[in-house]
Amino acid sequence: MTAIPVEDLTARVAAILRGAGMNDTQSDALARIIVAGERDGCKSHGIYRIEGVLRTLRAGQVNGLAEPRLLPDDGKAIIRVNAARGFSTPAFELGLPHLVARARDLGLAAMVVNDCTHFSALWPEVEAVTDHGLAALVMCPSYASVAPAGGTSALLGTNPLAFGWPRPSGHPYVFDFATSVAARGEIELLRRAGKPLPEGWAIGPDGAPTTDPEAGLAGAMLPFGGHKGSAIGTMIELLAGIMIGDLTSPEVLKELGTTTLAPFHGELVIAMSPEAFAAGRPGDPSARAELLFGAITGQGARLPSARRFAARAASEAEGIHLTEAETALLDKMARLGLDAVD
Ligand code: NDP
Ligand code: PYC
Repeated sequence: MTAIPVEDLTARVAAILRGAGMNDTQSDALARIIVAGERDGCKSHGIYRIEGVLRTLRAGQVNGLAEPRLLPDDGKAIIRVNAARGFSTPAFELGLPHLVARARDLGLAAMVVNDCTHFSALWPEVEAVTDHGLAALVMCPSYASVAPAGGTSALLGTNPLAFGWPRPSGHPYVFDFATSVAARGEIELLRRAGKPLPEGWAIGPDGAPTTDPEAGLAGAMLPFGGHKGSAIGTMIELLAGIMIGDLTSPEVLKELGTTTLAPFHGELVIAMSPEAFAAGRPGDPSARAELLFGAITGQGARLPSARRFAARAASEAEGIHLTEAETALLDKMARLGLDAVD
C-alpha cells in the first residue's frame, strides 16, 4: 500500500481527466468528488469510477468540455441549472450559492439539475448544503438495474437518496444510500474480487435469486426493505426524473443501451431552513436535534456517516492508502488517457 496525501491524489486525478480531454470546470469538480469517495472509505464511488468516466467520454456520451448554465431566475423557489451534457458536479457547484440564498430567503428552495451525466455519491452535495446551516435532501435516478418488489426484471435505478441536518459543532447528521440493497458499484467490486454476492442482493436474468455477481449484473438487483425500498425508488423516478422533466432510469437505459457507461439524467436538491420551518413553535430545532442524536448514540447505536467521517480523519492524517494495483492503474490512465479503457 502507498499513502498519498488527499491534495496530491486530487491533483493526480484532475490531471488524468484533463489528459483525457476534459476542461478545468469538469476535471477539477470530478477530481474533488471522486477523491472524496476514496478519502471517506466509499470505494464504490472512489477512484475505481475514473475508468467509467473515461469510457463514457470515449463513447461520446458526455461532454468533457461542458460549461454548466444557470437558467433565468424567476425569483421563485426553484433554481435551475443545465449541465450542458457535462457531469453533474460542476452544475451542482454552480447552482449551490443560489440555492442557499433562496432557501435563506424563502425557508425552502430546490435546485433542479438537468441534462447531466451522474455517477457520484451524494453526500458531498448534502454536506455542501449543511455547511450553510440548512437541511438537505438529494436524490437522482440512475439506469434500470433494480427489479421492483415482486417483479422479475430491471426497471428502477439504484436511485440514491441522501439527507443532511446541520449541527452546531462537528460533522452534520448525514445518511446517503442506494435504494437497492447495495450500490451497483459494490457488486462490480465483488465481481472484480471474485467474491459471491450476499444472499438477497440480486436475481439473475431468469428472475431466480443469485449470488453470482455476473448473473446479478446481467439480471437485476433487489430494492432494500422489499416494498418500502421499491416505493422510495419509485418516488425518486417521479420527483428526480418525471417531475423535473428529465429521464427516468428505464429511459436512461433505453437511450444509453448499456450499464457500462455513466448514466445521463437529472438530479434534485432540496434545501430547508429548520429555523424558518420551526418559527413560532416552542423549542430550538438545533438543540432538540442534538437531544435526539444524543439519545441514539446513548444507546450504543452509531449515527450514519460516523464510519465515513472516521475514514476521512484517517485519510487526512495519514494520506489515502492505495494498493499497488490501484497506483498502477492511475499511472496507466495518466499515460494513455482515453486509450487506457476499451
Ligand atoms: P451503504 O449501505 O454503505 O451506507 C448507507 C448509509 O448508512 C451511510 O450513510 C452509512 O454510513 C450508513 N450506515 C451503514 N451502516 C450503519 C450502521 N450500522 N449504523 C448507522 N448507519 C449506518 O450505502 P450504499 O452502498 O447504499 O451507497 C453507497 C454510495 O453509493 C452512496 O454514497 C450513494 O450516494 C452512492 N450511489 C450513487 C448512485 C448514483 O446514481 N449516483 C447510485 C447508487 C448509490 P457510513 O458511510 O458511515 O457507514
Ligand atoms: O453504484 O449503483 C451505483 C451507481 C449507479 C450509477 C452510479 N453509481
